[in-house]
Amino acid sequence: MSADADIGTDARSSRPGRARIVVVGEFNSGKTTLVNALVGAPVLTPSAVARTAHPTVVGFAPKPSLSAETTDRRRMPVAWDGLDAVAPGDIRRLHVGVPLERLKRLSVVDTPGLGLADGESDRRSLQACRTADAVIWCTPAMQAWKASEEQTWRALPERVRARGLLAVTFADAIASPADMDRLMQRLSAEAGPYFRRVAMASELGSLTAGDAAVGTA
Ligand SMILES: Nc1nc2c(ncn2[C@@H]2O[C@H](COP(=O)(O)OP(=O)(O)OP(=O)(O)O)[C@@H](O)[C@H]2O)c(=O)[nH]1
Ligand SMILES: [Mg+2]
Repeated sequence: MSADADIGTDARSSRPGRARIVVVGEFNSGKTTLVNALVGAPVLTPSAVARTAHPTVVGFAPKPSLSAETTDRRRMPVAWDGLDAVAPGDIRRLHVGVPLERLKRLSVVDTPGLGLADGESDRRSLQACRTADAVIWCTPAMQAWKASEEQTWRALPERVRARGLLAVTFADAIASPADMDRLMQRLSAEAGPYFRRVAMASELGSLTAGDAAVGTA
């Protein structure tokens, strides 16, 4: 992936009054878990085995709903157990609608892991970042901010990185408060220059639409 990757134009203004947060990172870094925290409900299924396959937009709907947006931008309703009916390569995004008050002001996007060989998957995730007010990169505490993460993040377009927040996931893997302090100091020094803010995922999980929209997060 290069800084020239096609993510289209900035379309944030197309959702007046609603903020969008996109969660990115490498595989198994706790992205789906953080999306659920941001949504405030266990809407998606985190898994160490089953990977998130498509960018998945979680937003408000009066009734629970699921639809697939195809590469030619059509939306088709899908049954909860009927995703297999759509060819995976034809899916640009999934849209999950949930009747939660918080989602009237905030939509949250889960993405497949970035930075592996699948350029098409990375491109679709980047397209989701294009309409984001905040882009959260998840880094697992056990091996936080590896060289591969820095490389992938720094290859993203500047206008995506300008809205970047670094979330430390798997906080329960940190043995002691002293280890936590050391980790945060290292991350501030090594990753801080590339993000608006470095914080534990538990802090970012309670971001409000206002935080994301005005860029004070
Ligand atoms: N102990 C612990 N487990 C976690 C934490 N966050 C996520 N997990 C577990 O780690 C596994 C992967 O979490 P996900 O949230 O699915 O990670 P992901 O980045 O969405 O994974 P992919 O979609 O495969 O890239 C799941 O089994 C989660 O339950 C955490 O903070 N602590
Ligand atoms: Mg996932």
